[in-house]
Amino acid sequence: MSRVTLSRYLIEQTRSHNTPADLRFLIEVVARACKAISHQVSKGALGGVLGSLDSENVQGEVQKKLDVISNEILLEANEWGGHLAGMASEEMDNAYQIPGKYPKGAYLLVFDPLDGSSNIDVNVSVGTIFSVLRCPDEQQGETGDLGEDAFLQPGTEQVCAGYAIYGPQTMLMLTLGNGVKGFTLDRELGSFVLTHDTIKVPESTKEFAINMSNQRHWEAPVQRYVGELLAGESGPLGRNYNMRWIASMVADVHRILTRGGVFMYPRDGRDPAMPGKLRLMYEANPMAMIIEQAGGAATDGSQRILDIQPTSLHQRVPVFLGSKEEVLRITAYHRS
Ligand code: AHM
Ligand code: MG
Repeated sequence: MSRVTLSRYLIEQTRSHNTPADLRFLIEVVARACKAISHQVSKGALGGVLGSLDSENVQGEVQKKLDVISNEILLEANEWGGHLAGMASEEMDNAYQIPGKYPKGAYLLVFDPLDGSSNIDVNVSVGTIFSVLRCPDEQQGETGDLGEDAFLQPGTEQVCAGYAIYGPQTMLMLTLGNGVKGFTLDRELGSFVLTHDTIKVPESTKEFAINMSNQRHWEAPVQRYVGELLAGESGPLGRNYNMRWIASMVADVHRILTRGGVFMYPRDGRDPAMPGKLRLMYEANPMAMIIEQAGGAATDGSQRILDIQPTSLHQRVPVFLGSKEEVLRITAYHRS
């Protein structure tokens, strides 16, 4: 049987679901950039790419060399093709303007170039998360700078979301709004090949993921819920749960897509100005779309993540996502 590469899958999507050619091109370019990032990540100490820089990003986090390299790979790959009106990234304070010498297009690309950077130096899986939005008509083709407000659209408006995971295998997980497909990088072929055709998050689970070291800072609903999970068989949920925390959202979400589970990064009391750690536009929204498309659920404790109206590019939100039964339970605890 012939293998279905990402390119072939996208062409079939154009035929069966009218995926526009420029969106197809955009995804191909992002995938190519992810291959280049995967290559850089895999060099490790041999490529001199590990370690930190002296700089900080807009969130005050120290940038790793690979954060900056990955950001540049994505910008350079995507700026010239004529399919984008602008880009935004975890690593840049403001929206990235397409240089005047290149044509502009209809889409916006938002990304976290290398999520889980704290894991790079210890050789644990990291990844690239991305989200594609349509540029509002009135801002397309405008001369002058594209404003931040063009990006501030709820996650329901995403036309595509995905992530690449750089682990024992490099994989690209993708949704165009009709299910989730998983592609594995065939390094001999140089292509992503469709290996996971039907991805479904089981409705119930016995596995949870949370950074337990923050327990003393959590709000009451999360204390209650995790307390019940830890109580196991003798508690109100009547069964034992297992815990995993990789501290790389891509790796934790990938496990959940593979075998179910619930992932939580709640708001906590450490910094009242910070409603959670994860960013809405390039972490929570793309992951929420992928999880929903695989039959799971994603909320911020009170509402569906995809319904949140963003107010700024680097906005943070609490995140609860994964197997439906558990996400609905913790959401109900927030409401009661
Ligand atoms: P980053 O984008 O700076 O890498 O931060 C996001 C990461 C997520 O991948 C992960 O779920 C979380 O931060 C881990 O946080 P913690 O260090 O509290 O365990
Ligand atoms: Mg991140």
